[in-house]
Amino acid sequence: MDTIDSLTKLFDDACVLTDAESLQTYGKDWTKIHQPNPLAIVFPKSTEQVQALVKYANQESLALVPSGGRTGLSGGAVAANQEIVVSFDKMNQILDFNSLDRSVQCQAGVVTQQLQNLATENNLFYPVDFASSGSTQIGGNISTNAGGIKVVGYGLTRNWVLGLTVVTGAGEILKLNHGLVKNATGYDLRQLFIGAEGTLGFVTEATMKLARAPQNFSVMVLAISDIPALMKVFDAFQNALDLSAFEFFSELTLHYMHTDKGYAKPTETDAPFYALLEFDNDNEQREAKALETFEYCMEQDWVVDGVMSQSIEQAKTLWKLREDISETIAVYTPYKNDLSVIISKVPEFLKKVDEVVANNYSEFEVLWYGHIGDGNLHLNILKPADMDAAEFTQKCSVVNHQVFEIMQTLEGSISAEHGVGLLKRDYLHYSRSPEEIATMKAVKVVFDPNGIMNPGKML
Ligand code: S2G
Ligand code: ZN
Repeated sequence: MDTIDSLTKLFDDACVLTDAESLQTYGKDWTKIHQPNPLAIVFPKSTEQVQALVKYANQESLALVPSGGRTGLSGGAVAANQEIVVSFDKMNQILDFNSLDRSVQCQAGVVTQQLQNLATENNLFYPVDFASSGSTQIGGNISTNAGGIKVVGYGLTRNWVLGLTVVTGAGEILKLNHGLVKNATGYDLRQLFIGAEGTLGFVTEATMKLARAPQNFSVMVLAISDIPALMKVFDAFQNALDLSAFEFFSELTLHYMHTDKGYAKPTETDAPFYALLEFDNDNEQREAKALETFEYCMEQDWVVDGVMSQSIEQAKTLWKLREDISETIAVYTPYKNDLSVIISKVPEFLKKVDEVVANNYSEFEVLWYGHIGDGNLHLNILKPADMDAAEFTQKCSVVNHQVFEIMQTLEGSISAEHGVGLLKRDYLHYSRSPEEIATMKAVKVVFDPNGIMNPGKML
């Protein structure tokens, strides 16, 4: 029996797609570099169906690629070599909510915003947030340990996973941690699957933790003279308030938001860099503290101008300056790097990388923005309209090695939050030692002995 016939036995035929449009749609993520070429797309409805598929794939040596919202930026969900794409679109149910545990049991295909909305309805808060939360799925967020814009205040996805049900690449169903807050009974295997990019098995269900909802919050946008000043401003504000976010963007980035989106500039005075910070503002003391800190930073000439939201609406408007950057500049097919160093090394890192970029890309426009409060900066080089995409990618990748050598000397990460996937796989050694890479490969063999899980990704 051929593979497609076998798959339609495992799944009712509405859950096996092989038409050209579906193969194109489900065989890619947000990277536009690899030509999608999957064998078929399947839509499991249960953990047991996923297990049956994995057992079959092991027998037939078929490669399986997990697929969630397909918003990845490193090619982690690309199927370019006749793999079977396993989409969780039909495993999108919220199974349980418990207000005392502050926990939600989700199937992997639950959209992040679905979880955020359920939390809000119960006056709680799911704090991992990013611009694509309307299309990303919890399974994908877990598999990439998604970060986003609130890491300063709430950490990454990893901090909010109370339990996982996984199907390993060997076809075993593991129910990990059962939602327990404490569980000192050996290796916490859940942590291996968080950030594994689907290379160890499938996440089919997750128990996610919720936070107390912030009663009120304010946003400030500060015009800043230079990066060393920006880090001093971060330190002043993190010591004065409970920050939930501390983001930044460069003047050129703001220029695009102003000219392409028509967003109003946040301050009268222009400056080379802007900080966007958010803090819980549920009493007058906090507001007074924020203004006092702002005045102090102005006196130190670190800040040249600034604005503070006076309403939730205004806070959301200010956030759009940061949250809408990625979508706004997508039209320029930017070459992206997602880099991180420990926070105190940001000025040195940015100075060194900026020099390399300026020397090599004098003809390109370079945008800097990101989660500077986490030490995570996004470097985006815009493709000149008249330049061929392949030539542009080739020119940009030449500089990768120089940038990543700087990261290596600073013990930074060549991929802070977007994952390794296909795009960063060949640079992994700049951030992971040979011994670490060998150990990761040994761990993969334990969970995926026949190498059917997302082959070619990460390792
Ligand atoms: C961000 C979104 C993806 C990108 O805006 O923080 O992680 O780099 C990014 O455009
Ligand atoms: Zn980001």
